[in-house]
Amino acid sequence: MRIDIVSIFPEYLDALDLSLIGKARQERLLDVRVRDLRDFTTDRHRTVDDTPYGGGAGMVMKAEPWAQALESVLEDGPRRPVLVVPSPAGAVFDQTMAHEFAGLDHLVFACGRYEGIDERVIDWARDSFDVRPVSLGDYVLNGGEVAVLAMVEAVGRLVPGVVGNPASLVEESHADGLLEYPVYTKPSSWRDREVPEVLLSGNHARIAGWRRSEQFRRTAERRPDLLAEVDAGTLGPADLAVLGEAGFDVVDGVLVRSAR
Ligand code: JAH
Repeated sequence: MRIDIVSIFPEYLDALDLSLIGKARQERLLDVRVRDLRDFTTDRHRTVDDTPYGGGAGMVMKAEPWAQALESVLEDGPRRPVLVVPSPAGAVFDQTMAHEFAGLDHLVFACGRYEGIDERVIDWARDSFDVRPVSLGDYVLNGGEVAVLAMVEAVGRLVPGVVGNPASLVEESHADGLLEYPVYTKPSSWRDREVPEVLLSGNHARIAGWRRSEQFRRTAERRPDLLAEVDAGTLGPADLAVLGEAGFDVVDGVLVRSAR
């Protein structure tokens, strides 16, 4: 998979040389290329920003350096890449989107700074890219670079061969729409705190049942919004019991917060 990243702070992306993603790049599973937006300016000061039309605080990224940078990305590489533009005004990135992006031949990330990029660039880019404004959640960063680090890690690890043991991809958080169960390792007793007895029992059916209950308990407590997506028809008596304790009931085939 080919990934291009355009930024005025290319050093921010040096973290992609490390760990799992760095190894995948060495192994040529991921072809990540970082470009400096200022290399596509033509003035002495390498200017990338200017004041906003209509007034207001802050600066806006100028259109022409972006057009030059994105045209250079199109010069070599697969046709009609997806252009991801990190923005608090984007659609929220999730594991489903990560899987979708992991199936692509060519992903391009445009890291904005300041108050964002001149909107005409986003419209112009639709001629040659599938443009996707994407948010990581409802908070504001100083620019898109940190969001791109998160997305490249989430997407890259789903590319076949990048994660050594593919079983660890299906078992983990969000694979089944629920939060992960709690995990423990040795010693079994630590500072007067014990590992739950069931995990030492060697009874694999009991362990699987306990873990599933813990997933429902945690999800109800921390992310009740996720339970709306659970198909109530797939729930067994043990699931319904733990969800009942956590304040959820099935009404007309959907999970709802219990009355009172
Ligand atoms: C801020 C350009 N939802 C995470 C996120 C993503 C991008 C930005 N902020 C937050 C951002 C300023 C300029 C992008």
